[in-house]
Amino acid sequence: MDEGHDKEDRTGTGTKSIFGAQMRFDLSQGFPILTTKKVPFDLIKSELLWFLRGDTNIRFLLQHHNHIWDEWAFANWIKSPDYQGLDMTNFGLRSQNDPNFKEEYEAEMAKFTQKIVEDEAFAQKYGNLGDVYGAQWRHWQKRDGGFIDQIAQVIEQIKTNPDSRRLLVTAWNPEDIPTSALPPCHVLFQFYVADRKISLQLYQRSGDMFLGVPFNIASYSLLLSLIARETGLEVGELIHTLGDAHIYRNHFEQVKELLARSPYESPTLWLNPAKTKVADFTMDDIKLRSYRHHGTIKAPVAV
Ligand code: DHF
Ligand code: TMP
Repeated sequence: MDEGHDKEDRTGTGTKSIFGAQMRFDLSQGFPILTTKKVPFDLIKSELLWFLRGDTNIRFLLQHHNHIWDEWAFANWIKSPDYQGLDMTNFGLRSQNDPNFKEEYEAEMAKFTQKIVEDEAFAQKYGNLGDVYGAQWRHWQKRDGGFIDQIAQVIEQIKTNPDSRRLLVTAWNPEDIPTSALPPCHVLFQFYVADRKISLQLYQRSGDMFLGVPFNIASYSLLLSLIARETGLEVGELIHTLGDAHIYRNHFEQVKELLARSPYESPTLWLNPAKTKVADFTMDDIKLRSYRHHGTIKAPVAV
């Protein structure tokens, strides 16, 4: 907020932004999740399990009461010929400025998500976000037919060739960008193994510092912990590298409130000791121990 450039952005909200920033977290010192506000870890778990299933349909998220991707499926729905409701053009900004519209929008959104849960055919058609993370991680489409499972391949390489400098997973597939609901923000990650410890560096092209980034830090820390479990290594560091790191103008007050709070000690991560494979973990196999935090701070998400 002090040093960033004033920048307009795609959503029309406007930001303060810097280019190039890096944070490092030593996971042996506790699990990196903000304590200065409540970060809903259940949503992070179900989102990561959704990616790892190779799923790109919000139906699974809704079945887990996770609404963090609703707006991007809804944006496709209201543009479709099947949508006959009120005009929802530009719903993100309008619902912030117009209380009447906000009510109409919330009613339309509730109908939409209910239909996704209840009607499988509808969900097939309108719950899908396109080739987002799950698709690129687990079934990257090859040009000569067939798929690449990047997660399975990288786990195999970590086990058999831990000194490799090619332990990468990429979500950025230029061919799919035009049909994706939101081009990937966390674009690429790389593993590094030394002294029996595994580290992960993430490159995130665009980071919403108040809303998305606290999720991303916890999510990749969890992913690293799961991969460490399957490969029999200790957890090392999460290195989080950001391209455009921004604070939306309508988050400034929330950020000030957050910064005025004193952090608590970090929680620790509990993973069910009976599970050894990433693919076998379910919601109940993953828990935070001693997560003490300050209260929720609400902030509008820019669509
Ligand atoms: N767009 C923008 N502008 N910022 C994002 O962070 C973002 N993140 C996306 C998709 N598009 C995005 C996916 N991840 C929330 C957190 C992460 C996320 C999307 C949304 C969010 O709204 N978090 C709220 C709690 C939400 C809830 O409880 O349902 C928070 O206070 O952390
Ligand atoms: P953009 O595609 O114009 O960069 O907009 C994406 C916005 O979403 C941007 O504010 C970054 C934010 N974002 C995160 O911070 N983390 C995420 O995981 C996702 C999906 C989005």
